[in-house]
Amino acid sequence: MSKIPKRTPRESDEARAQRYAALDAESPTLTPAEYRSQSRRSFLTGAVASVAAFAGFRHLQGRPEIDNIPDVLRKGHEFNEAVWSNVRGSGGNAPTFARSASSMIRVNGRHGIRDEIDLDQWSMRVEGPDGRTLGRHALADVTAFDKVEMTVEHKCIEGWSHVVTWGGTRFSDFVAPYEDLLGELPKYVALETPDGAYYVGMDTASMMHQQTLLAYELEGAPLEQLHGAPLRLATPNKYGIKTIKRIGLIRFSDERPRDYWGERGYDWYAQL
Ligand SMILES: Nc1nc2c(c(=O)[nH]1)N[C@H]1C(S)=C(S)[C@@H](COP(=O)(O)O)O[C@H]1N2
Ligand SMILES: [Mo]
Repeated sequence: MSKIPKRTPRESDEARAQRYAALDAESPTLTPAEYRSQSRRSFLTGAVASVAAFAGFRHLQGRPEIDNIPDVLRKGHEFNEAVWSNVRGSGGNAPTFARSASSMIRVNGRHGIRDEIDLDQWSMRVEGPDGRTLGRHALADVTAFDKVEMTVEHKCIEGWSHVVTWGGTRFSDFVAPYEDLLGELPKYVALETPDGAYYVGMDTASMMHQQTLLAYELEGAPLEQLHGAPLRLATPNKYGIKTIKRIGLIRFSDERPRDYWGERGYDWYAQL
């Protein structure tokens, strides 16, 4: 791949902050507390839970197992997505390894994370397809869910791979309240670093895979800055280019989002 990367015009930090403030002002934003109460509504089947709510819960939790037909096929997603769904999206997982087989991974790729950030100041914004802010989250909103640990192979398009252990929250757990909010999630999810310098486009089906984590731990310890602190994506079903470090924005999108390496000649899906 010998393409010269195009320079993307970049918004100044100030302009971006102003744009976000304007978006926040015009749209209702879930506070972390509101978000957590939504999460509880979605995930706890208390005494008052109706049969319908319980069915909804089962639907969210058991999607891959119930009948082994992934939603993406039922809902008539595009051929491309259906093809890889047959490989892994239908509940099939990428191989996992013994915890003892994993070790610390090298730092690779620093787009959007060159400067250290104040982790206490970090927050992650969630945006709807219309560009409005739906929620803003502290790390505690993510760690509130069950922690999943997985020891999997991380494969880089540069040709190396490394067995590594991630700890984090299933993206599917985290977005359940947004699924309720939006009715059905749009087909795509865009993820960006806080400065917008690195950005990844994902199909929603891949995001909902049980091995797709919002990861906050690597090898049993909180992520270091150059590995994407405080929160990054981890999935063994895609090449490493998709595992964006330091997520600042998650946007649901009806259109296929732009993708840093996709724009530079790599396959947009980068499916393994
Ligand atoms: N923000 C950001 N995330 C990124 C990259 C990057 O340059 N910037 N590089 C990607 C690539 S190519 C790989 S292989 C992995 C490497 O993750 P690591 O540094 O934790 O090993 O991060 C991915 N996520
Ligand atoms: Mo990579």
